Amino acid sequence: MPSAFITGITGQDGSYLQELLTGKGYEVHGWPSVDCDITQPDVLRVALQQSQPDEIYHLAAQTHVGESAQAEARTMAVNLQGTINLLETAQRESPSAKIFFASSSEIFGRPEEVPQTENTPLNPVNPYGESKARATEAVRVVRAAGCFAVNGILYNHESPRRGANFVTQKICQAAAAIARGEQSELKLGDTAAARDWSDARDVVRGMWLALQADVPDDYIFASGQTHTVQDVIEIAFETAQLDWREHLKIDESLFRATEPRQLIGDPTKARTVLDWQSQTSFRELIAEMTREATGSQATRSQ
Ligand code: G4F
Repeated sequence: MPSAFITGITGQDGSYLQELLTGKGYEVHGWPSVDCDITQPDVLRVALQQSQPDEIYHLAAQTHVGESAQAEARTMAVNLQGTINLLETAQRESPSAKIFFASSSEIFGRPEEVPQTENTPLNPVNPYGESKARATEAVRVVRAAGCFAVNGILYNHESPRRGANFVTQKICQAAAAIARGEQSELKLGDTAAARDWSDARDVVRGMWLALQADVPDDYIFASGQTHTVQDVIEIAFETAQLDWREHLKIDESLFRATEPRQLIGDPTKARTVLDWQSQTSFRELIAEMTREATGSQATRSQ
């Protein structure tokens, strides 16, 4: 039975990945979240010694871009130093394990080209992007030294399990709460901001595929299309049978000092090498998230 070790196993991606791997017959071990401190090499060493994984998926991170501006030291410690700890400890304790690192489109920040490929120069514009860019380079360095280490360059990916501090879930949960009469308005920052959104369940399938390839490499996992925050609002409120104009308030304090620009991924390499593609449409995804939010809020209030 193959075995896998997942950092961040209780997060959106970790939980879907655990289900995917268990369904494929893996024995899955993991760390619950970033609070189980990846910056402590000794704890990591013991965990890897005990699980002896064939595959390591490093997903744990400080994932909130907006918060990284106020928490730069912690973002760097967890996302960069934590990744370096993991790479070093894995090479020592599980030298034959294949490693997947969850990198981010934020490494491109204000990119030199649109869409971005695996060869687009890194140009982060916030501490989160900087931490992921430097960790991505660290993965490339250990790969050059012979380790099977992969960067999955993940564009935004959502699901009903998405945390409520990310914009899609914030909107879908608000639409559901307004429909139930529990909330009357939704405050948002920049509704013209655009992102390349995929389904998290498609993305975790890509993570697994990347570790089944013959050679380690970097892969972009993206839909190749962008939508705006305004598009999310309109689909969610339509699904909840509400008029968004009656509830939306723009809150200047929610605007970010530096927004990345035109983050659109070119998934050609993942499609041709791994036979991966984003399978869920943006509209279906947002509608599903809104319906799930309506259901879960109804369940909670019973
Ligand atoms: O949902 P968001 O917070 O996601 P963001 O910043 O793009 O980051 C996510 O995707 C990255 C790329 O894959 C990951 F690396 C990262 O870990 C995370 O998963 O914000 C999306 C957009 C932004 O432009 C933001 O300014 O929505 C805009 N926005 C407008 N109003 C808002 C709000 N974002 C949030 N979170 N809350 C708002 O009220």
